[in-house]
Amino acid sequence: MKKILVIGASGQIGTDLTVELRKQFGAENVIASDIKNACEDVMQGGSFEILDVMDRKKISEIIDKYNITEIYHLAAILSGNAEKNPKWAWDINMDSLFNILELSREKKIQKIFWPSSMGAFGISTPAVNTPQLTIMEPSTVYGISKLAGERWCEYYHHKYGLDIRSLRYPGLISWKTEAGGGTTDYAVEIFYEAIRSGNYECFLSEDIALPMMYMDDAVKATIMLMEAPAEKIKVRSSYNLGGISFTPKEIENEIKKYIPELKVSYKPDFRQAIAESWPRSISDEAAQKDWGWKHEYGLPKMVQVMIENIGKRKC
Ligand code: NAD
Ligand code: AKB
Repeated sequence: MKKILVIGASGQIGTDLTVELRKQFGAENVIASDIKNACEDVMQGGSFEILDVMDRKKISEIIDKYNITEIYHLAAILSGNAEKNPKWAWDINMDSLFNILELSREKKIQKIFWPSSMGAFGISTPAVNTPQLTIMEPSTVYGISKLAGERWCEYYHHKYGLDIRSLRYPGLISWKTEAGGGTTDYAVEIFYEAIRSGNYECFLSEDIALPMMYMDDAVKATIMLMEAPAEKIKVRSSYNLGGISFTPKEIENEIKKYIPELKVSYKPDFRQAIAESWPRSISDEAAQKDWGWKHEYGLPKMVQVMIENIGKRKC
């Protein structure tokens, strides 16, 4: 019997992923956890535990309490927040991963999901259609922690046989929760401000293209990867996930088709340098070939769905 523990379930991905996992595998089989309470959908849809992923003893108790067989470890400090306090972010991103790797080994957890990010790439990486295997010299503490994490995931797979799987997500766009302190957050904030005030000051320049993905595609990719037969998973560091690529100006123009009065100004801050060090677009050929990945949402469809749903947000 599959029993899933989601760590970081109150966050941007955790909220949507927990709801979908419960839909697919049964509410009683998915335990959500975080250091803070989640949205109503997550809190009321099944079991929820307050859990600090730095507390190895408590994780161990929860694994035993629910007979956990799979872990989705989503808790992390994202790129923008990490730059404000690098050592703290490094400790949380790395120590939390080690807690999960070691406990999974000890307790024979069958499958683990841990996300990497396009932030693992750097300025020396080929920026257009970035391949799966390429130069990776990240310049942010977030990117360094993701690249190191990828190497450790592969190491634990080869050395201990741990079935740990990973995706390098691009920037994710969703309406259920606000984004969690990253460089791609502008593409979520712009919708909230378009609805709330009709004005948005973007912290990136209008012409910086970044790879992005609508949350439904990201959740679908995550579950597809986790449900694929082990022999199909050829990449044990982390799979590239491409999605769509657009600039702030392009998303502004698309939103203006629904909200013509929207006013956007551009005032790049420290996150501009982070964005410039990341790919402009990403190739996810390996994911397509190995486990049949294909994204569904383009920019117009994603904007339409965001506009239709953003008013329904409950947290
Ligand atoms: P988020 O910040 O929205 O959510 C992270 C959650 O982790 C939060 O609810 C937070 O309360 C929780 N958390 C933080 N510290 C914790 C701790 N010590 N113990 C338990 N929980 C803790 O982030 P997200 O956007 O949902 O990202 C989830 C994962 O996906 C992260 O690893 C992130 O690096 C990765 N990722 C996200 C994106 C994106 O665009 N959202 C893109 C690439 C990779
Ligand atoms: C961030 O901007 O930090 C995240 C990511 C792309 O990893 N959204």
